[in-house]
Amino acid sequence: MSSTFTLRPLGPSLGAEVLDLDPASVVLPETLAKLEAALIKHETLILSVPGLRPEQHLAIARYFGEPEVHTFYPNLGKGFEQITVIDSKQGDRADMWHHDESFLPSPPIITMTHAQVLPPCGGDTCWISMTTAYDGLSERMKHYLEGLNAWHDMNGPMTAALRQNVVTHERYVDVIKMNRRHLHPLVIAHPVSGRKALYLSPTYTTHIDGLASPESDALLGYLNAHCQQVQFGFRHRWRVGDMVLWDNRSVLHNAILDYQPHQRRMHRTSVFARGAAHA
Ligand SMILES: O=C(O)CCC(=O)C(=O)O
Repeated sequence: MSSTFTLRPLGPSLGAEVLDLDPASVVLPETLAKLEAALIKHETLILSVPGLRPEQHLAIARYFGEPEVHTFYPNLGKGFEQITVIDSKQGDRADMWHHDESFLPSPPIITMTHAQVLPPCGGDTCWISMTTAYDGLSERMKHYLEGLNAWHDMNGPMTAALRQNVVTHERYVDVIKMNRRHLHPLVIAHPVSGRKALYLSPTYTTHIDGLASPESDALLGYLNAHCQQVQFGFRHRWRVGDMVLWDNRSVLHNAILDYQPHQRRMHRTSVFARGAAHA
């Protein structure tokens, strides 16, 4: 079995498709090491692995880190609690720009999502390269952002989820009691590539520590608009069996909700850095 594949970049800022991959080789450590290097470089990778079994999905996840049991989405269960199910028929949705669970002290580093059921059209996911968005700032703005920290809070989005009937009231109360919020630097250095990236998410980031509210609102408004320029983004039209891996340290993402009443069902796992204090 060969661990070789070729890469086709899909966007100048981020995104690459993995071609000529033997799907059976995807769980080999030598294949995964090459995929990891490609992921760090391209930030989002598309693989075609139809028929990938849950144990193979988990084996891929375990290569990259410690698979998490997601804070609020349901999962496959029966030994596969780390495989989250995002099913539009259950009301699940993720149509907002976010870094995964950035309200945790050490958020997941990589997420991998495998398409199970797709609508006839629509249901694309978009990603933004936060490294390229950072590079696109003026030197003066980069200098100003250095040393600033922003709060990431889960409670606002959970309240929105309750209002949209995405979570039950019991689940909402349980999650709110967890009081998930954390202060993160507004600019981070990627631990492997060393590239600087903006770290803010329109969904979870509430305010910048130490600034007056109008200052914080204006700066976050500007940065959110800056990041969401089309040249920093990449959009994927899913095929059943696609697995997309993204580097949560350097991208934002948003799953477009434009396909109702059709079903869209994904299996997804995110992983923590090994040994990280994420609770
Ligand atoms: O369903 C998708 O395409 C992405 C869902 C999402 O935002 C997530 O898994 O964090």
